[in-house]
Amino acid sequence: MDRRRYLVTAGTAAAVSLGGCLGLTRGENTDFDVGMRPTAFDPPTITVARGEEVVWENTGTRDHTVTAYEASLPDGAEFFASGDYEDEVAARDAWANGAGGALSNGDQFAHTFEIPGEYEYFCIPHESGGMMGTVIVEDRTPTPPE
Ligand SMILES: [Cu+2]
Repeated sequence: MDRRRYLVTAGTAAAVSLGGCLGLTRGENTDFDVGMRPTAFDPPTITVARGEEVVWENTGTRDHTVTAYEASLPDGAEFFASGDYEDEVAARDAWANGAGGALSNGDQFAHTFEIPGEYEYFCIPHESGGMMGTVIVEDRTPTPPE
């Protein structure tokens, strides 16, 4: 096995399983929090506690991105985008130049939200189709799993 590829895969698995320990409110599929339909995030709004991780998964067949609206970020909050670009302009440029940041079917993206507030985000190729979502981060400690 190619050692580098193995490490990348192992790192992804660790990040995803960590999310499972934080007691997020999840649907029937316990592997992610927000899925993606052809032009919509599902659910479009998710509420978590400060310090919780949100995991997105492309549950559809089209490529999508998860890209924060930089102007919407609460003061001091970290920008987030699939592809880990440093800001919204970089993420849009990367998409325009070779679909950078694309999540294909089954791909996941995760971000941990440390600052309370409302975070608006979107999918670059389907922004004009209204593919947007909101993460609401409440200033409370995570609820333990039942
Ligand atoms: Cu999309």
